[in-house]
Amino acid sequence: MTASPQVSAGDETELLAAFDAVIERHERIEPRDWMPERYRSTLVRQIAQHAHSEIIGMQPEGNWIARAPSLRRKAILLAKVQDEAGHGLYLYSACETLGVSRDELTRMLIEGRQKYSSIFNYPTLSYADVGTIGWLVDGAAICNQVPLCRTSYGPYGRAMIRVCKEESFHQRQGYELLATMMRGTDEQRAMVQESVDRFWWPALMMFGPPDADSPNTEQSMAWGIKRDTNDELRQKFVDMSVPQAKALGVTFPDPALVWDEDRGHHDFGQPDWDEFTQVVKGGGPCNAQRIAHRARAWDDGAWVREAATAFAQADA
Ligand code: FAQ
Repeated sequence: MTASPQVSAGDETELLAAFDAVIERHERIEPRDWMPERYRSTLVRQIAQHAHSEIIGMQPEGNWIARAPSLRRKAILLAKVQDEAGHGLYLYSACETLGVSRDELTRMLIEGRQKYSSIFNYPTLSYADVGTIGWLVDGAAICNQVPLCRTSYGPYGRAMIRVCKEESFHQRQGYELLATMMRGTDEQRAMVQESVDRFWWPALMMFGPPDADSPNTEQSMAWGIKRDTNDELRQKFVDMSVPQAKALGVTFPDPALVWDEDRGHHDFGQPDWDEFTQVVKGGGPCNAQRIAHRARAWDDGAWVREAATAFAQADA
């Protein structure tokens, strides 16, 4: 990581005032602008975690490419998984503008010093999971990421615009897949319901811990990095998903899920937060497998990186 240029205390007060004024006006901080070190490290943490999620997130669905039930489904799934790789690349590039290289970020992921989304530590046990991931996981991702298009750091917000457009296609393809299965046999309908039952709670965990237990939300909101709290986005996702589930003909595994007329929102139960902590700490069903796979792919690609570097130097 590169260090920020040295500035005197007096300069720093002025720089901080200018930074605060940009945030106050809801304008953008750009890579060459001065920024407080904690703003920079918070962005590196969040953007890197987001980039790692996109790359690790290729694995659960990638598991089904060779077993897709038709050529059409295979082509769609291939394109979707490839899009996630693209999202990872935009996000690593955004992170590099903060003075940290992609090599360092990947090392931090593999060594367990940076996180990725808990959701990708759950297995994909049936083909319906491809549809459920598209509908609920990409759906949750959109809910979380549309506000990030207005995040205060320019390169992150601009990357999010394209990511969100693609995620919205992903969500629709997932919904279409499930709708097709729901028009099929009883066995297919049962497969969809079983998949939704497994993914509902982990999808709610994607928004992070409840606000009262979220150490980063307050400061990230004050800096305009996050535009909504974890609980606000979770509520939005539940409200958005309930009518979609009804149209699809599936239910969510939550007896507490009910429309609250007074609030104008759905009430719902809490995910198992102990399970969330376990998964984030590395103890989920697939954590070890996901990181081992990523480490193997990184090692296998070493010759490509070396060849590309040698080629670039020879060309210079
Ligand atoms: N998993 O204080 P907060 C996708 C950590 S979408 C793991 O609330 P913050 C698309 C958090 O890092 C998925 N860890 O933290 C796709 C912090 O630990 P730290 C990726 C989690 O940052 C679809 C601690 O808990 N999306 O990939 C999780 O203010 C299909 C305390 O939490 C993004 O990353 C979790 N679920 O809020 C791809 C969106 N939640 O870092 C393939 C951008 C929290 O201090 C297929 N990120 N933690 O050690 C964000 O919006 C935020 O970072 C939150 C967390 C909302 C995730």
